[in-house]
Amino acid sequence: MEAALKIAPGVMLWRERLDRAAQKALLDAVLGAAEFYRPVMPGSGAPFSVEETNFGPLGWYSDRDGYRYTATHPKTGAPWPAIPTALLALWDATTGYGAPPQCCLVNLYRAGARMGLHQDRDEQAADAPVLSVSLGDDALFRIGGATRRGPTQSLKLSSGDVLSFGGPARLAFHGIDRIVPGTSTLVPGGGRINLTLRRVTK
Ligand code: MD6
Ligand code: FE
Repeated sequence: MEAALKIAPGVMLWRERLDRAAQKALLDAVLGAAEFYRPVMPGSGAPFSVEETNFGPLGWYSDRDGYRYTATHPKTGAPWPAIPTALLALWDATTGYGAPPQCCLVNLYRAGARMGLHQDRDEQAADAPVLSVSLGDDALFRIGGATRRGPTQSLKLSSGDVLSFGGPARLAFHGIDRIVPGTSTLVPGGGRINLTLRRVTK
């Protein structure tokens, strides 16, 4: 395993933290447990270009009424499946935070999908970092500061990479400009899956 790279204050990157076998095991957990749906934007109802699902006691969800955390799947009404133990272990090993994550948001990017610049700010536990795992095709991740304007830097995220965002970067704007199709064979049908782990309540 390579040492963590310090990208900016509060932003750490572990390249290829997960080997191919660990990536495949997580992919199987996602594809076996999770029914994806396409969220829509608050207000406008415009569909996201990513599809999403969740693991954990609280799932992040967006519809016309706003962003929020819910205990159940919006389509099936079933509780979200438990967060895979490999991800709980990764959270402990990389964040050192004293409580487990409550949400694992799963984002699926097929060719052409992206995610606009945003802040992760729907959580009360602002002292906890956010931990993100990339699987499948490369993505161009953009990260800036705590205001929407201002300088940003671009970072390539590849399969197995793990990124943590905390402290002074916890409210940094960030997004996915695009994925680079055909750069990985991991995801059947092609594309990228991102797993974002968060502590929600204090
Ligand atoms: C993605 N990631 O990588 C989207 N948020 O597809 C995020 O929105 C994100 O990677 C907070 C912290 C790390 C992240
Ligand atoms: Fe985010």
